[in-house]
Amino acid sequence: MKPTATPSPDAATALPLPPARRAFCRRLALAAGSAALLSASVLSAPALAADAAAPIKIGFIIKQVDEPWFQDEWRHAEQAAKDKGFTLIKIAAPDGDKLLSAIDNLAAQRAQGMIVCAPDVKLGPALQARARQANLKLISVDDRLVNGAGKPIEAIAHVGISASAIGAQVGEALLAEVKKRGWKLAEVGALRVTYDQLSTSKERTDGSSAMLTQAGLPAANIVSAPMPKADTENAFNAATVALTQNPKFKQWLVFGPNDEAVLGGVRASEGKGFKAASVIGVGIGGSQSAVNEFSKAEPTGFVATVMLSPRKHGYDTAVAMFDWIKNGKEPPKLTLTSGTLADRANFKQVRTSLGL
Ligand code: FCA
Repeated sequence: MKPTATPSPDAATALPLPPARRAFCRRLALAAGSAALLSASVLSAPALAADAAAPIKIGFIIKQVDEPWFQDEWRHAEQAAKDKGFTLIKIAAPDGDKLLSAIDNLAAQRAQGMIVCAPDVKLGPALQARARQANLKLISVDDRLVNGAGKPIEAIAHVGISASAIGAQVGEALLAEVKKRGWKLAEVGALRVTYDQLSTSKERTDGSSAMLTQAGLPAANIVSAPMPKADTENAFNAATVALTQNPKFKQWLVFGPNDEAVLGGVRASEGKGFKAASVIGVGIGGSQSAVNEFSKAEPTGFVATVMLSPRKHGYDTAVAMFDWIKNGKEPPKLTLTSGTLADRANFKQVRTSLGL
């Protein structure tokens, strides 16, 4: 049986409990990687009583393993595991099926908690139900889980970024560079690479747009390039279409929900023949994608990024989960982190100042 995307909590808890032996065999099959049984096992396993003496194991599930931000989060969480003496179980879950089987996997390993950046925030209710059934404490990171009505599930502790404020910082950085270059806002196109199905992404790009229009950029100059999937390749394709359809602009601002999206936009502008002097891109993140770009011999149109703290999201969140499991100290329901602007000239210092 494949897990459905959004089973109600009641559907999970109402299932009859099979004999303990059957549950045990299922867990064995689960360890061997049987996807079909994986999804059934936790639904049928009784909630295990917390064992104070058991070694602490914490799962850290992320949605996009190839994105450097998530690698950084894992690395910092691993440092927390070393410092505090718990086991970190890292699982990549690029889709809903993998996410739900990851939970079963954690339950089988007797983990007591999991930190999750879900591939689809609408899986919130399913995730919450399975976590409860498997006696796993749950903290979401980066992307806030939503209920059936699309509203944040406030009962689940969340660590995210102050998305609108960080988007506004991007807008300010774009405006500062426009001023430096002596561009006229009325003549500048603004390529907004979007991923509006995720609220932290929409809030970021909305924050940047608002800052730009408040400063006098005509709203009609903002051209949206929606990505079907949030990565550089999809951003590149969406941006190429948007640039092709708007040949009247000779200078472009590029912004989006993260560095990868902005890099896709900047690469698309290069593909359309724009030189670095005609493009101002400002990203969000500051992980390896931005570092690689800033390390190129020649500057590109990607001029700056609002650097986030993978240490706060990875290390601090893992420690908060550890404290919750070990000492019963509940984490705050909502933690929002800030960002720091960094460019080619100062990114190394900014990274050091953030403890990266
Ligand atoms: C979301 C984005 C990531 C990163 C993170 C903090 O998950 O997809 O790129 O910006 O928020």
